[in-house]
Amino acid sequence: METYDGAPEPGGVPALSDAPISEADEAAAPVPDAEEAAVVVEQPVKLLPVAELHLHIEGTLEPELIFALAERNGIELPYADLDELRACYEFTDLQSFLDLYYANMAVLQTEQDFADMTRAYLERAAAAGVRHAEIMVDPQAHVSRGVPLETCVNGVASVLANSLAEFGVSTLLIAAFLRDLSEESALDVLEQLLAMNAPIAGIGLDSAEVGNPPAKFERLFARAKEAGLHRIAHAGEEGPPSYIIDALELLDVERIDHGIRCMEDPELVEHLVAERVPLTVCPLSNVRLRAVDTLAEHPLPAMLAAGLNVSVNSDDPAYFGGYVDDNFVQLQTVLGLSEFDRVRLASNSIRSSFADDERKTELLAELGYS
Ligand code: ES4
Ligand code: ZN
Repeated sequence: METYDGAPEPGGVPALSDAPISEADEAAAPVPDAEEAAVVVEQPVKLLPVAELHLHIEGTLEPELIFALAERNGIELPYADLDELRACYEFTDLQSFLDLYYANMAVLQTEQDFADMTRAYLERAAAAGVRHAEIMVDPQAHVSRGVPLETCVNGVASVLANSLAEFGVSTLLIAAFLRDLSEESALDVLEQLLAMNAPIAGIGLDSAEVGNPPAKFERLFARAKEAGLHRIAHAGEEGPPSYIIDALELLDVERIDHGIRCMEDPELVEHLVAERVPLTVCPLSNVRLRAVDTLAEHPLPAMLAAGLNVSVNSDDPAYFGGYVDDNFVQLQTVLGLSEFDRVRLASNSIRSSFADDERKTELLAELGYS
């Protein structure tokens, strides 16, 4: 695959801008018509430098690594071989995925296990064009099965610490809390993370969405804000548009993970556009979890056309059929997403990250913005 060289191509890239990086991009990108789309499909897919903003590190556990870690730790898996495990990756909804996702975490026992998983992701992400990654980890999913908090955090963080030098990927760690557990449990783990000075940049909210609205976690997010942490939350993946509104209003989040169901509420879309609220969209995830029927029907083009601040992310790439580059390739081939739109998605990801201004400027320059 060709590497993006940052050189703007005639008509293909948004006008270069020296506007401050936090400033809004203006015009909404056009949706290509069928004729344009047909032309785009024949072009090679370029690897754009992007920020991955929606990634669960436990969702990067590839079947081969699951078997390798099981063997190393003497854990008996309920699958005879790789094929039997892979046969379980037919999901009907979010919960059917979560059941397998949590079960497979049993193989993560030692700091080395967490480190190996993280290193494998960063290596693959770098090859996908990821130049900055904000990585979620689910501490409660490990503490609840007897793995010490330090084991999980230190294992992941030890690899992140060298990621820029080793892989050219700058990173931030985000502790995500499981919304199907109690707020007390989340608060307890957050206090432990703060007490041990864990190198986290922010908190997130994930797991089973419907029936676990943002209102359940107001105190958790207030505490995180008080501690100077960034705040993000999954909302509008399977849950209704009102969860997106509540995450913004009650939890004061800076980004929404997924957010695709905002399209059911025009007033909400107008608000998200006006405020440039970042939505970290995960197209292959949405298809595999049946939030949308097919990639061809994914709302991403409509979201771009509406002027929403969307980025493309991989969510749980080992489970959903691909990393960020795979998402971009399929968006281009199936939806005929233009280079203009793909560059916009990449710049949105960089601008919406929590990286410092110097890093954002550096990555935007790689993309062709000066
Ligand atoms: C998740 Cl796709 C998704 N949604 C909600 N919670 C999650 N945890 C890991 N992947
Ligand atoms: Zn997610």
